[in-house]
Amino acid sequence: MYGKLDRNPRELFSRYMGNPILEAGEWPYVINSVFNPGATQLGDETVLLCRVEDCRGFSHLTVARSDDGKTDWRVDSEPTFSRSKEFHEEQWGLEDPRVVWFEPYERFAVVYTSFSPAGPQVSLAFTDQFEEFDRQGVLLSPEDKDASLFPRKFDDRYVLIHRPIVRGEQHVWISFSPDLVHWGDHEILLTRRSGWWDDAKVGLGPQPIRTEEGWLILYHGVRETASGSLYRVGLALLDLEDPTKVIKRCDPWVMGPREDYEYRGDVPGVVFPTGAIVDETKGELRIYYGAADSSIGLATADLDQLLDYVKNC
Ligand code: BMA
Repeated sequence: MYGKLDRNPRELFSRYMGNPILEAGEWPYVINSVFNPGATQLGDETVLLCRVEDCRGFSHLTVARSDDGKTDWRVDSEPTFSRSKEFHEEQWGLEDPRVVWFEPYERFAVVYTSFSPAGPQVSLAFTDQFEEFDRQGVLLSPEDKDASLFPRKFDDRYVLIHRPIVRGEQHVWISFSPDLVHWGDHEILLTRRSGWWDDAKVGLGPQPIRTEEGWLILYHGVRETASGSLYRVGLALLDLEDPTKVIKRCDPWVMGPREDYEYRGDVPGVVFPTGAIVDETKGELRIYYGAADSSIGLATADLDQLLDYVKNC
């Protein structure tokens, strides 16, 4: 048993013993690295839409499927969703997708970073089976990253969490739209905190996770150090009916780079979760994260314990 307030937050998540679960060496074609995947459940399969960096330095997205979400990954033999010449904003590649089952359309919505020479932007595509993707184009102007739709509408409006750069500041914002084209009522949701572990910038992690207590938000917070950036994970809880209302935001980070594979890679000192799946039968939250921008790790948490922790922090 653990005390609600004295539990070490860094024990809330357990890393999977078989980490990293996906690496460049086991990819069916030659790549530099695989990291930052979107994650969802499709029937009996866990689907990861992985960011893959090719050996020119551009990213595309490739699907990996597994029956238990942990082992025996079946990776598409070629890129599943890559940049299209017709879409100027994708000229420098596609990165960091977040996936939700989008109730209004009964399709999966993928919001990803489309990297244009003018800067990163957030783009939307719909898919049914993760084979074909219907592009909807760019949602907001650059620079913007780390975005996800909510799976449902609120008062007949679509809602997006994203991370624009405004006056050099990198906070998490929330925006609203009647049609997925025109966006407004922009508000800051979570700020970076001067002097804290999330001092330099913050950005959404995985898609918002619906729980009985509210929308559970995992976000990354960055501190600049003498040896580079440290990317760690924090928690917040948003009101179920009004996601502009932050019910809780925890002070400490709950997961940070620790293992060798989180420190050894193209960008050392990075854990960057972008996908989450709730296993309702086990009451378990699985998060999929990029480790050092070089591989994919899996960590799990007991959802009730996690929510208890957030409510009491
Ligand atoms: C962020 C994003 C992520 C990346 C992280 C660490 O700005 O570009 O894709 O994983 O930096 O390098």
